[in-house]
Amino acid sequence: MAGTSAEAFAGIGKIRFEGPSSKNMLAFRHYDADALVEGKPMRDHLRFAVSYWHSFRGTGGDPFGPGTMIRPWEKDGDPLQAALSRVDVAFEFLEKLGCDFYCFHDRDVAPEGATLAESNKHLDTVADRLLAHQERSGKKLLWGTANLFSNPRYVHGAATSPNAEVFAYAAAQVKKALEVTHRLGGAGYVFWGGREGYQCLWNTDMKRELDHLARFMHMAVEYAREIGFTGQFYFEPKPREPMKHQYDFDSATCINFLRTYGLEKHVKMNIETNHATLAGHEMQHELEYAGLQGFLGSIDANTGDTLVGWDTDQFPTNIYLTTQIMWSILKYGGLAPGGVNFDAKVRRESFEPVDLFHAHIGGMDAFARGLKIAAALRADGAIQKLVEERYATWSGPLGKRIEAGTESFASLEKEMLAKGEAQANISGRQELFENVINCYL
Ligand code: XUL
Ligand code: CO
Repeated sequence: MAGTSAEAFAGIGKIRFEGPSSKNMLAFRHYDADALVEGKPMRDHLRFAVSYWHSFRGTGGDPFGPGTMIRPWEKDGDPLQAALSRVDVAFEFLEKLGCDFYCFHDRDVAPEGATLAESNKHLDTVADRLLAHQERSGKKLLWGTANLFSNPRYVHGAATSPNAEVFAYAAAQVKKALEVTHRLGGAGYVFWGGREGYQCLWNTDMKRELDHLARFMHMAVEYAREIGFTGQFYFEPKPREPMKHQYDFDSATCINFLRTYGLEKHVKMNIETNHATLAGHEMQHELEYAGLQGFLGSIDANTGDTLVGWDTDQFPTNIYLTTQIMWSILKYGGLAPGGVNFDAKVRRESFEPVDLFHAHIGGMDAFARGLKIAAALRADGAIQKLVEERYATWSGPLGKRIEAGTESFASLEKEMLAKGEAQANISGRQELFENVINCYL
């Protein structure tokens, strides 16, 4: 029964806010869940989530060797029983950490059976346990998703597979994942490309594959409506890995796809830091681009390693990065019903259970600091003032008329022929901007 088994994280109590001067490394220095920032509790700004797949299914395996994680609760035996006990462990972790949400993939919470029907049954059984723990603890599901990439049937992709039966299987899998997400009161549902992309264009009908992906998403949206699921759908950009090219390359590509296929009313972005880096962008770029278009939904918080060119999914600890992220999030009105999901894994070398706490505490504190710094910057107004100065001519008569759409090439030519030359440019003052930011770090 839930809650009656021995503690998995014995010796670790509830992680509390102790303030910046605390010497206790199993405490928060900055994340004070109920403290108000811009009039709203930190927990409601940040809506932190633990990723079930990394923290409770990650083994530490890499292409050079097997798993290293010491997880005493992972005993050999019946996979369904193991999945059920793991739920107890996950909720003990969420409660001790004081994290309000979690996110999952269907096949990560419940084992795949011999048939689709058996897999569905397993998922229902595990969902019962998840629901019981949610009701007992008050923890919530930020979003659910389906793993449409691990099983060999998805070797050529799922919704973009050249095999229509694989598309149908994936549809059935997502139908079930939506039902379970709905039953668990999930605030959202994520589409991540998985293997939706290509390795070689000679063998790929890109138009057909993109049409199929859109059809798939429309069916998901239609089914959600049918069952009364009103959570937010998200599309998660990632340019490569595992495919050479993924159709959900970056925010701009995804938003173009959504608009092309009439999905823009139903789907927003779930933006992940390390994926932005792989696309050759900064996270701030991805957030700004999605935000200005009204597509900023949720984020997957992590970071890459500048010296390693792949998706290392490290926990974010860089305050400069979290400040940039929170600046954009505050600017575009916050994330809810989305949140900050730690799509991050402890390093292969950090194999003890306590490392899961250090990793999440560090990430949560880094985001809490980023939030406080971004809010202080906003309150001060210095950055906004400098930006306004930079665009001052657009607030003058000519700029206003152009923005209002009352000027034309001909009228502008007349204006410039009369003036002879544009007024002198002013400095971009990048260094000044950067120095202002550093005053707050
Ligand atoms: C993979 C990734 C996924 C999505 C959900 O790179 O980030 O785990 O977040 O499927
Ligand atoms: Co992710």
